[in-house]
Amino acid sequence: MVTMGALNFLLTTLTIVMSISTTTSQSPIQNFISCFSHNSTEVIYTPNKPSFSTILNTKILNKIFKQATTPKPLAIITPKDASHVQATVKCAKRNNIQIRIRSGGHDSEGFSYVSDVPFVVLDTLHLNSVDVNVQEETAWVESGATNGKIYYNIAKKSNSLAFPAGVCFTLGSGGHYSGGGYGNMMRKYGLSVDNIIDAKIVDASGNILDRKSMGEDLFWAIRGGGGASFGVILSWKIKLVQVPPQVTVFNVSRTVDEGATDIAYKWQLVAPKFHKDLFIRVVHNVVQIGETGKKIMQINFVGQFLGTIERLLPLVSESFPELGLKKSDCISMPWINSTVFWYDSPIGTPIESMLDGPKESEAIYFKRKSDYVKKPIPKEAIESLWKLMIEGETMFIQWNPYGGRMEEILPSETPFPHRAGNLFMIGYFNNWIDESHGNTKNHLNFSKSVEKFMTPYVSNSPREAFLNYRDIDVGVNQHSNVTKFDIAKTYGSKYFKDNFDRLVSVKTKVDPDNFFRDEQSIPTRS
Ligand SMILES: Cc1cc2nc3c(=O)[nH]c(=O)nc-3n(C[C@H](O)[C@H](O)[C@H](O)COP(=O)(O)OP(=O)(O)OC[C@H]3O[C@@H](n4cnc5c(N)ncnc54)[C@H](O)[C@@H]3O)c2cc1C
Ligand SMILES: *[C@@H]1O[C@H](CO)[C@@H](O)[C@H](O)[C@H]1NC(C)=O
Ligand SMILES: *[C@@H]1O[C@H](CO)[C@@H](O)[C@H](O)[C@H]1NC(C)=O
Ligand SMILES: *[C@@H]1O[C@H](CO)[C@@H](O)[C@H](O)[C@H]1NC(C)=O
Ligand SMILES: *[C@@H]1O[C@H](CO)[C@@H](O)[C@H](O)[C@H]1NC(C)=O
Ligand SMILES: CC(=O)N[C@H]1CO[C@H](CO)[C@@H](O)[C@@H]1O
Repeated sequence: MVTMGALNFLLTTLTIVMSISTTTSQSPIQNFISCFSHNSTEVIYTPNKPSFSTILNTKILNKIFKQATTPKPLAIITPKDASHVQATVKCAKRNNIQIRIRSGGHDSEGFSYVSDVPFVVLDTLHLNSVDVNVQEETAWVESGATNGKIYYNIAKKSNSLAFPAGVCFTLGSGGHYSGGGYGNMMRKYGLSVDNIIDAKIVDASGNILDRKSMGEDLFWAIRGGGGASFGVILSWKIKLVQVPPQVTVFNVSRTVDEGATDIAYKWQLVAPKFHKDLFIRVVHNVVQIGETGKKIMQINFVGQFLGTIERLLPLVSESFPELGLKKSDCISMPWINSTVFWYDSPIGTPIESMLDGPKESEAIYFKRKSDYVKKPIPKEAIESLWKLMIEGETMFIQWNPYGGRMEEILPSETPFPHRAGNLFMIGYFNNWIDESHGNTKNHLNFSKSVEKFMTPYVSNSPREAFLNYRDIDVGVNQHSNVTKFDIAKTYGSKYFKDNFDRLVSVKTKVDPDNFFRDEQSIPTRS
């Protein structure tokens, strides 16, 4: 009697024989598919499958890269198991096909799902478990787990534990952590990468490594150097941090008539020196008022305090009385509810909402840029910036205060180099929802105008930039006869400063063939 196992074996052998015998006449992608199909056929989507577009598009947040003319992958692989990731790497490498790795899909330049050479997308969609160990105050989180899912699962187990990471619930830990990961607890606990204690990765040879087997160099590199240059992150082990049972939040808004210029100026002097428990972000918005639709600036001071209202008020009135923070502006709530507040959801929104996946309808066109500020920006410059923003209409800007834990960590401790000496980081968010205000070209040009305007007020030589706010312009080199390595040195020094050299050394050691690459990856030393 022929058992199912034997039958499967026969069929598999037959498939292997067939695929080997036809290898020469097949294209690289056909070879990739036959190679991969030995392991699994249910997790691979080719363009002829009806669900291909849905799987590709659901996580594309930036509509600039969602056009009919945008290059599409030859296949999408959605591994359910580490062996599927290993097979993807081995089969792609063997057949000279590039892979793009996608977790949350929030890359601002679309690097996780677009390439100009033949490629497949490896999407960590199903690798999304979160396993919290309350006794140890740690968790293993897979790379496809979102911020929302991670926060939710921590809070289900404990109301005194949390994790420092970004505000947006749909960011994936695969990209978000490997590029740094900052949020409103960074003055107290640093970045996500400062709180990672182990990781599992599939390297360019298809091996699964953990911290011990990858060694401290590679473990250093993936904590801020971008995962995509080094391998596929399967999971992270994170060290959870302590939060009080109630935290306090506020969101006060001031216009120029209400003294916003003086308050924003003063914020630069005091916000980086506040007690570590206090984080106040400045959000600069263009808003329309009244019947006339006149555009003015509205400046929001959005705060998080890891403590009670009673402790917060004297701290603010002592060092920052200009803000005029009142008791009635403040609300106390468990940390988990505060994450929903920071995500801009109305008070009272159930915390289950943080588990929602991305919605295709939420896709927008956007361009990101970042800057680091080391000396206060003069009042006149702040007002000129606001005038420029009112002309452009579509941009909002965030100032995120440094200091606290951020300046205690040495720049070389992780690849993320922007530590002591910075007063704050600027995020420039140029978002537009349709093309009616002009075309993409004009919006991109506007972002560049703002960048140019800011030059005298921000870091220079290099003009530092934040990897997670990926910007293709960061690699633009003024000279025409430059090599690929020169271009890499340009973006590398801005994203990583002195850490670039060590990243190149690690890369050369672990991926000498430069299999894991994109337009802004770490190059091998030639
Ligand atoms: C709405 C929005 C809000 C944001 N808020 C914050 C914030 O508060 N704080 C902050 O620090 N950043 C923030 N960011 C930036 C965000 O951290 C980066 O865009 C980050 O790269 C997103 O990671 P992802 O996995 O969601 O994106 P993806 O597009 O999937 O990946 C981004 C990069 O990481 C690589 N990558 C993804 N998964 C893996 C993996 N498993 N192994 C190896 N490489 C991988 C990709 O190939 C790509 O190069 C925000 C971005 C957006 C769009
Ligand atoms: C703060 O208030 C402004 C309106 O004044 C609103 O647009 C913004 O979403 C609020 N931010 C948060 C985090 O609640
Ligand atoms: C916090 O969220 C929980 C769950 O959604 C909800 O029951 C509770 O009322 C919220 N508390 C506050 C203070 O918002
Ligand atoms: C780009 O923007 C600047 C200032 O906003 C403007 O002066 C210039 O004409 C624009 N260039 C193009 C090509 O649109
Ligand atoms: C361009 O190449 C020439 C010849 O190799 C060299 O002399 C020159 O310095 C290069 N220019 C720059 C900007 O690198
Ligand atoms: C091509 C490839 O990577 N095949 C792998 C399929 O999975 C088994 C184990 O699950 C591996 O041993 C093979 O190497």
